[in-house]
Amino acid sequence: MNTRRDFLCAVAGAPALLVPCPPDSAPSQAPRQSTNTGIRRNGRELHQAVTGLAAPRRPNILFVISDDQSWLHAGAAGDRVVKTPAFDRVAQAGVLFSNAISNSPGCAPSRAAILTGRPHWQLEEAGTHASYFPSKFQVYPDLLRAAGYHVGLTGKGAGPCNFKDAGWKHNPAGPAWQRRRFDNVPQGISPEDYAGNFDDFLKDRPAGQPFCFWFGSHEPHRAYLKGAGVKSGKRLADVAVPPFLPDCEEVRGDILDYYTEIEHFDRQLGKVLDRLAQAGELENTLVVVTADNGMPFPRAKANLYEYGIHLPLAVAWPARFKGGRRVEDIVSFLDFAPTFLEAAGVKVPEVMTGRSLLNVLDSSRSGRVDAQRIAAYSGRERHSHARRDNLGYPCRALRTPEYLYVRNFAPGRWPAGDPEGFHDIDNGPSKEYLVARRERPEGRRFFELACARRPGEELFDIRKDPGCVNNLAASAAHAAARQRLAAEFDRTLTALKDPRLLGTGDIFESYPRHSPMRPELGGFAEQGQYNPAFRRNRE
Ligand SMILES: [Ca+2]
Repeated sequence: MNTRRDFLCAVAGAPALLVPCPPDSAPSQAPRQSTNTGIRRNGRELHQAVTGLAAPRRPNILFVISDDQSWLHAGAAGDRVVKTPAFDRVAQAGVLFSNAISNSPGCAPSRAAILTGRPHWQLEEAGTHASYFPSKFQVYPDLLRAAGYHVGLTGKGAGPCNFKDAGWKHNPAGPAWQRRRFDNVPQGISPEDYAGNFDDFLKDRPAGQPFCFWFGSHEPHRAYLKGAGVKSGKRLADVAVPPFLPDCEEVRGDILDYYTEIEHFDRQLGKVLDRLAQAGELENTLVVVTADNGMPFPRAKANLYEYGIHLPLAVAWPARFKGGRRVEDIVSFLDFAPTFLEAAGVKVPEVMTGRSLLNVLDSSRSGRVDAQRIAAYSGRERHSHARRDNLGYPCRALRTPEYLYVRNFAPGRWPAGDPEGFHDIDNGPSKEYLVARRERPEGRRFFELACARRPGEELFDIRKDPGCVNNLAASAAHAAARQRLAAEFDRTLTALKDPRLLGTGDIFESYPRHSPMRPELGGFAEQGQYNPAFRRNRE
């Protein structure tokens, strides 16, 4: 199969957008050289052969991020129910990363970490959900703009966060192109026409400039149109229910509805790829497709377990590296910003602790490529307003190829939020089912997995237990592994100046929440205000 050729040509079913493709024996079979310079030259020559135009020296950068999608839920990742031909097209033309770990299981801190290349616990207010995004933190789109890139976004950029009052002229992910909207979309789907907006962005690009574009889908974030999955022809019986959710019709239907939103996102991605192909730009565009956090279900999103932090990731840049590969190296979401900057020839600021992925991408290998990529960290502070006094649920995790080690810094708090509402779980049929059956045999175990208090340490063997339901932290058989991981965790997070390791972590409880508050939870509930009880730690 000539995967590269498939990527550069529009997908089947969209004939109006097809671009001419060279015969199979033409440049897509060109030999590759091992040095970056040589490969870039080959890419430009190939582009010239296909389009008759000289390609830009630096690549375009297209960052595509869905909202709440776990790693397993894509065709290329092995799911047979959800259909994601556009994601699969990128994975086939490039690299499918099977161990991509976000820095946080919630929208705002995850996106802030991507943009800054820094862990969310270094980002002050931006490390919590719906607070300020301080303008002192440098983001990769601004560095690329300063280097001559045309920069923009459509859909959801950084956020939810208050960036305007923090001094930004526009979203930290870039100025928005958002004029085009669909007249009719199903309930729960954003009317934003992402591909149409991308067209406008390309039309507004000054001649000869490379671009940096952020396509942030609002899907598959809740709410969903109930029954949309079954109505689209999917079968409840075909759903693979994760082991932390009850296997029942309500949950199966909820997962199918989630799938229909992934498919909407994927169709828009397909259109964007077709636009690029049509413009002759796909060859020299570094395309990254991922998500910000996992599926919006109990014990998934907003949780430091696999379904919360382990996300889909496909990366392609046909002019530069060989496709059709699956790489098992652990990728941290802090690695994206350094990758984009290195690809553009921009110096990576020392404060960005991620590592550019170009060495892995340039390798022609699959499986384990870079022996040093064996760990990623994730964490969370406050997500929704879910506890008395607007407290968060501070925890961090170390993910290795074998284990997930979690430390919960406040085990006396409720992980999904106070029992008044368990508001750290997005409302929907799966949550309703669990909470309504919390005292009944069919619901109790799953309710406790999602909502009951957790011990200070958790350890999961993710090779045997990717659902993260069997905590091995007290297991004698895993004691040596737990000790080794705990020591590594302490050493690394201390070096990365995590306030939770330095004894100043309560500062996170002081940061304002700009989204609506829930006074019924009690205590401090002033929207947009710092909590004075915790502000004393502020520098
Ligand atoms: Ca999200």
